[in-house]
Amino acid sequence: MTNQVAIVQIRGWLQEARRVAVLTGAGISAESGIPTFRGTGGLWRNFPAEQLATPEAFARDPALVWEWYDWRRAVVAEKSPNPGHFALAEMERQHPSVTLITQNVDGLHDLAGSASPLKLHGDIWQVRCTQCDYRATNREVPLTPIPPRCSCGAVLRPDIVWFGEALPEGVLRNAWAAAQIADLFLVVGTSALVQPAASLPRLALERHARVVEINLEHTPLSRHCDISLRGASGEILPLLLGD
Ligand code: BV8
Ligand code: ZN
Repeated sequence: MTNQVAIVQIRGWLQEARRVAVLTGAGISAESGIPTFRGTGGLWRNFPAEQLATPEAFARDPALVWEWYDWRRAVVAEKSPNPGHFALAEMERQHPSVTLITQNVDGLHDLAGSASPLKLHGDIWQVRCTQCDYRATNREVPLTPIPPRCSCGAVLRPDIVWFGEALPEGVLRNAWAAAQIADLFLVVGTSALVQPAASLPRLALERHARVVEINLEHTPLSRHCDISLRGASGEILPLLLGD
């Protein structure tokens, strides 16, 4: 099936669908210039993300982990949403029921106008205290000092879900519920490796929803999808919108 035929098919499914769920990963932000996790630009000082984005790494060396986030915050602060983010925000406006679920922490869906993305892995602009219940938005770039401290004296951490940590309960419950009732599930720019996010499209498949993947590459999900489109999300997503 050529991409053109597939796009016409997906537009038809979008018009028919009563409830749409969308899961995005780092790939949707790649065209905004934000390196993906497992792509070539995904490393930082030769550290793989899995080695830094853990509570153990933070306990061992909070300054090093904060230097990584400070670098990523500085990168994200200069980037803008791309046509893929804007197309999903427009899809939310055009279609009566779209639930946007994202693994990304860069906040670009919010900037593109998406109403209330379900942020499975948190938000790079949120910090929280490791001791008390202080939690706040912090957009300081660069951060000083590193590591930042709470007024209670304890070290602050990024309000982000690290490997080995549970996802925010309410967000995950809402994402699960959206996957269960969707009759069309779009999976955009994710390697479909990280759990439990990667289980959401599987759940939709089990419920016989139509599942469409948009990715530059083949993923473990590709062969299970009704359509797996090879291409850039910034080019494809705008083509799915109604006139
Ligand atoms: C948990 C925050 C339990 C950090 C992130 C063994 C088997 C199965 C599971 C596990 C296992 N060992 C450990 C686990 C669990 C683990 C996991 O899944 N590990 C994986 C690596 C195997 N999961 C966890 O630890 C989760 N927690 O399980 O807790 C628990 C339960 C109860 C109580 C206590 C504990 C927590 C996972 C969350 C980790 N945090 N992010 C930060 O961002 O700083 S995950 C991180 O990976 C990012 O959020 C990222 O979004 C996410 C997924 O990556 P992708 O978004 O898919 O990005 P990637 O680079 O991989 O892929 C990009 C894709 O885009 C590619 O396919 C590429 O082709 C495509 N692309 C590129 N450009 C474009 C494009 N597509 C379209 N257009 C383009 N232009
Ligand atoms: Zn505190």
